[in-house]
Amino acid sequence: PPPLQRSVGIIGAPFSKGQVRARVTREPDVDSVCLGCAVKDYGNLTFENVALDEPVNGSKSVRTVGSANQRLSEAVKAVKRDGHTAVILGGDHSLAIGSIHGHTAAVGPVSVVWVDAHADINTPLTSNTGNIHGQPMSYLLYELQSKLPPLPNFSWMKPCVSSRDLVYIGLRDVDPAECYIMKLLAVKVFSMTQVDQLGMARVMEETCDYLWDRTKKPIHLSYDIDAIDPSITPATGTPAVGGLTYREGVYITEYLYQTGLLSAVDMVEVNPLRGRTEDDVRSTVSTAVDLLLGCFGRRREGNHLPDYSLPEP
Ligand code: EXY
Ligand code: MN
Ligand code: MN
Repeated sequence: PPPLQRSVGIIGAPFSKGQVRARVTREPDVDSVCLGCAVKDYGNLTFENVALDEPVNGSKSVRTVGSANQRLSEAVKAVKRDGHTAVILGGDHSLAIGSIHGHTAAVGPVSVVWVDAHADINTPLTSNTGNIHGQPMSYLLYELQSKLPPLPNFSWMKPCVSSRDLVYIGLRDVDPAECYIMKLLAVKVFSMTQVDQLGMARVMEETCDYLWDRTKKPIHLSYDIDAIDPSITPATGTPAVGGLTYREGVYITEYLYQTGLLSAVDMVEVNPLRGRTEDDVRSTVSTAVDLLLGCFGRRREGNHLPDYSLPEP
């Protein structure tokens, strides 16, 4: 595979109103994110807190989440139009709404690989918590459009993903209504059970076979750090035991890199305030950085620049 040749555009999206805890913010140090490829830092987006943002159908901060995602969608669209692979550093997972919307607005249909302990596919009407970070996939899918109530500050947004173009990896904490929705739409799921059964190498092969059955499309990787086992990445808001190992987590990124189709990556739910110790935070953040490096060509067998040559004596 060609080593490390693409350019990356990084957007910070320190957005946390899709859940109830304090800040889930941009943490990984941008400069460490890419070795040997050009990095353009688009800086951190700023978001307004909409006043009087009362719950809508039980969902919290709908207006704030809606306007933040509109802004993020525009930012991702701009990064893609500039020709970069987009990296979106969250922030909670509600930002996948704007991120995937902006991505498709710039490049057309995409394949979505959603790596998460959770399916995040509740509609506002099935959610038990009212947290929008548990809902983004339902906003994005064409097939669920008729199940969504109108939401304030979301009129800019149109569904843009077909359920046929979505694969989940790592699921282990899924609500009954989410389970029903995934069956109804026949969504491709590699839960932790399938990861145990098949091993990650086969999961990734089957993921790509499935997504490429029709045509190869650009890939949007939405990586929730809580997919990884909380023994490794504890600093996150909704940890779930029995997760991916560090190696399985990194393998996903290495595999998707070598497809040459990785076009945007969300890294979300890293929350330093949720770590109990400094080591908790360090381990969570450094794992997130390693996952991003895997996305951009870092290989465990080592890397060298394409024009490297041995020094002559
Ligand atoms: N399914 C639960 C809910 O809808 O609130 C939990 C969602 C957790 C979402 C985290 C980010 O992945
Ligand atoms: Mn998530
Ligand atoms: Mn999650």
